[in-house]
Amino acid sequence: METTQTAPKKTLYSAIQPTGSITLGNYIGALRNFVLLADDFDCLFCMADLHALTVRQDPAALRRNTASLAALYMACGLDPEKSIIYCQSHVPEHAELAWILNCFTYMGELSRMTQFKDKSAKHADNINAGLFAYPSLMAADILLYQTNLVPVGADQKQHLELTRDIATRVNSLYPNLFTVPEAYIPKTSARIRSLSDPTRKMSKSDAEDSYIALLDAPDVIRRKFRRAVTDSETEIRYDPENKPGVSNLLSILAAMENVTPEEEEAKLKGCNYGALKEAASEAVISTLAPIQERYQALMGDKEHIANTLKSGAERAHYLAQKTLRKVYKKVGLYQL
Ligand code: AQP
Repeated sequence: METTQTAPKKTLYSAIQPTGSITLGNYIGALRNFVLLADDFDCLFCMADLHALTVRQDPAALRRNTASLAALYMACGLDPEKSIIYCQSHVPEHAELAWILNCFTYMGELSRMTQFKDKSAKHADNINAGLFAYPSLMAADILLYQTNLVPVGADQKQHLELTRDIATRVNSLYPNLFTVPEAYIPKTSARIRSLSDPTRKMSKSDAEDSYIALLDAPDVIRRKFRRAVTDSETEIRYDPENKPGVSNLLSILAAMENVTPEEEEAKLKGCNYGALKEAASEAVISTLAPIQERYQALMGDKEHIANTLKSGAERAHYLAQKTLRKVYKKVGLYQL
């Protein structure tokens, strides 16, 4: 009898820091794509709590946010039976591989990273070595699982390129040690901008009115969109360079309706900015409503969240230690 063999699935890895309120930017740039891609890959979705420590955190809030992000992952449609959902600090191999990769990453490379420059400016009183070495921990996250694809927003492109450079550098000394990953960055809406300053990206550590949180109530969402900064013209046109505020609203609306911003522009031809803001509000509210409902139900069962993270950590650890053992051996660490 003829047997049909299916090729093994490729590996997909991504992470979000469990800090603050997860925003619509995190959702459109990353989370939504996790769900779209999950069936076609062997997936790992991580809560990057070690990365979160690169800026000061309130310990209780960090713990709460970690459980909350796990619930959000599931509420958005990730299935812990299929995908590995886990917390970075539960798998010690992340920190261990990061140390090795630090020894293959140059100071010059790290100091060129835009995120390091931005966050150093934002937290001038705490420019710590962890913030500087953030990209080598991120490289470790990804390379530990021999990842093929990493869905991220456009702001992470530079870190992904550095990960590829590090993997290629290590592979040139120790052939085939790491899979060199590809970034998956959505073609449109990959950089959602702040509602109060559309020249900057929407960020969960900025002022509350600048972002839509996935858990915002409908009236809060309407209020934030009503206050969103646009420009002094009246024409709805997709032109990110010259009309960042209006283009951002078009990008958000387009992402919610799975069309391009240009198509939204055509649909809203002749309308005023008020109509654009209302359309964006209503589209976001109806996308988030079922997610928020599932989230509330999941948060009511803390034991389920803990069990999910425990099983996720065990599955991730099994894969991670295979790579780490190989790396230790190749670089010459004495094996017992
Ligand atoms: N504005 C955005 N547009 C598109 N994608 C975005 N992402 C973040 N902001 C946007 C993507 O979300 C994923 C997780 O991000 P993160 O939690 O690791 O941290 P971040 O990139 O530093 O996001 P924030 O919101 O700015 O967090 P804080 O303020 O805590 O530093 C990534 O894939 C990112 O590309």
